[in-house]
Amino acid sequence: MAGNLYIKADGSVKDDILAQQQAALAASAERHGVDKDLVDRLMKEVRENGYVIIKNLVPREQMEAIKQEVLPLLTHDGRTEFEGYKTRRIYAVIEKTLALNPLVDHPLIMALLDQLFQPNYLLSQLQAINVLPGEVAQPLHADDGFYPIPRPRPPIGAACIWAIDDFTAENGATVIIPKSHLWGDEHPGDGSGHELVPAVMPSGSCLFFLGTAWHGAGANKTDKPRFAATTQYCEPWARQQENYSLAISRERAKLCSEKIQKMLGYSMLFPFIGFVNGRDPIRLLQDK
Ligand SMILES: O=C(O)CCC(=O)C(=O)O
Repeated sequence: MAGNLYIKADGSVKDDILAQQQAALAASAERHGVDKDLVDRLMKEVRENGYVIIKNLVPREQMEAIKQEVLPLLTHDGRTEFEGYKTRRIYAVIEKTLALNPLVDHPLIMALLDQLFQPNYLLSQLQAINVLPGEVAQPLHADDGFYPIPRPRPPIGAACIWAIDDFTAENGATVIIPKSHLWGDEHPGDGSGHELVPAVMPSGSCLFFLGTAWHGAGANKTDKPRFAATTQYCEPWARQQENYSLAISRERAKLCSEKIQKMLGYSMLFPFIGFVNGRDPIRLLQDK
């Protein structure tokens, strides 16, 4: 491509563009209205362990309101061992309800993702997940393991599991293997012989982890369901898991915040990824 405004001949980003990106990163916490020291502390833990549990990020009452709206939409049991035969999920959530949107673009999560990924990172998938009584432990997995790029490597994705109900070690709290984000080709099997940390946390809290970290939903040994939501993100140059250009209509996207619109795909990684007719696709949602 001739006359590239952003990339030098050796493939590196031009200095003024780099300076702009670095300034934007430095101002990220302030832009999202969150405490920079908190972001730095959480990121230190994420880089060390592959995850962090952030307690009481959303009021319990707000989670209860989300539950009232979203739970009736989960009507089908899972179809595979991975989905869980005693687990209910919904996909294409934004087409059905906007109730999870405040979790999708939560300012603290946006500030963390700014530290990990290139500008205009994307929403990769959004689900509500209800783990029913008697469900067995989900197979352990790393969320960005389907990108065929050898490990160890930086994460291509990151995710939150939001506790809508309280998460306990008995009711299926997500389990995660500390430092597994640093692994190469190792596979933990069923987890035997590994440290499996249950993300025990009250309603309104969130487990934030890298796409390279091995984890899975725990077994639900109680007589009550464990309700959660997951918001998953990826680099803006990677393909999203959910095909939002087909799953979410433009009318629904127009009802979302500009940040969510961009994360659905109405954005570009400048200069050449994601354009429509040679221009930023956010224009498709703006009234002419
Ligand atoms: O529900 C959970 O605790 C984890 C779910 C999960 O990791 C997944 O389905 O990818």
